[in-house]
Amino acid sequence: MTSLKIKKRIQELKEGFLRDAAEVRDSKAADALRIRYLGRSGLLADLFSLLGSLPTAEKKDAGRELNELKKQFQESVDALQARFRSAADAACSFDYTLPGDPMWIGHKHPLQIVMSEIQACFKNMGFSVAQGPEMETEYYNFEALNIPRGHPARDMQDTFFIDEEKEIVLRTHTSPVQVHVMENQQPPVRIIAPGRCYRNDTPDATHSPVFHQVEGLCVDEGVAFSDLKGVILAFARSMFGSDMKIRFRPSFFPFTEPSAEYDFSCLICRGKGCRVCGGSGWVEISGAGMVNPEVFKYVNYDAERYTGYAFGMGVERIAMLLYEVPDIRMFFENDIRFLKQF
Ligand code: FA5
Repeated sequence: MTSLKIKKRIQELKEGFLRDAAEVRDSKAADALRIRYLGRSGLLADLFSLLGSLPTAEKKDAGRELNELKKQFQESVDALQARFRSAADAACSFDYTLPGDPMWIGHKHPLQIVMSEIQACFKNMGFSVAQGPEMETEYYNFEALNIPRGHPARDMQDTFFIDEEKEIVLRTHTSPVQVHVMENQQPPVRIIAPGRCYRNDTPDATHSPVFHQVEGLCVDEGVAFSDLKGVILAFARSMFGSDMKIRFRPSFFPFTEPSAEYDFSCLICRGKGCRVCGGSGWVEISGAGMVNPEVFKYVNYDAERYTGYAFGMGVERIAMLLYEVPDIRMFFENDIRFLKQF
């Protein structure tokens, strides 16, 4: 072996080490690098073993150079191992006794909570729950409820049309569920129908274009207006406590005769005046009345034998009173600070 050849081998070893060191990504790879170059049978040891074949004068220089290289390799490997050790130490230094970040668990929307409470209340009084579609034909939304085409009562509920030709609308109230139920069941009937309704109403503190109603229908022999009043009073007191007052006012709906609207006393201002009750001390909750015999004709019920009452109450209005919410729009804005309170 000539000194020239050993110099070339030393240069190649240096370049090889730099290349391999650049690929090291973890402490396991740093260890492998050390073994490959500095190990007892490593590449440096190979070169050291060649020293003996050099002429004595050149042996000293080559030996010094190899020792220098060994020192450099060792420093590089030490630096790499130190780097990976400190990263591992940092990962291990996490304090597991620290309290965790709070995780917010989702829960029911306030309107869902109120709907569930309303349903529980009426179930306790012997009502079962019926459902109907949110898209209705005009027949179910109006006609079978004794609101013929051109009747001014159609304008009382500003309607969203899905398809005017096919006469499909978004239901403006839950009353069409009455018709579906009566078409499929003979009396006695005692149901509530909770659900979403849609009207082209201008939003304000008490009106929303999307809102919820709970329809109620009771048909049997001998059902009277006093039964309606008794059920509504029992409901109001069970939801709000024995202080709650209710009042019935005469009204008009083509599908009930006689018709009424009933209000609950305003628990937000207790009569002093607020935006929800408009200063009157009363909040309009629902339309109601005795089922018009004309409606019975559409579903083939014997109007001589059966009578019934019906009501359709606004769920948002009840939720506003219950939780003292001053504006209906707060239920639909999805502000997490508001929703987290329930
Ligand atoms: C009706 O919808 C009738 N179907 C109720 C009915 C059923 C009468 C059965 C007789 C027999 P009205 O349009 O008044 O009636 O609405 C009933 C209730 O829904 C109102 O008292 C109010 O509480 C609520 N409501 C109506 N429109 C809106 C709206 N845009 N936003 C929020 N709540 C509303």
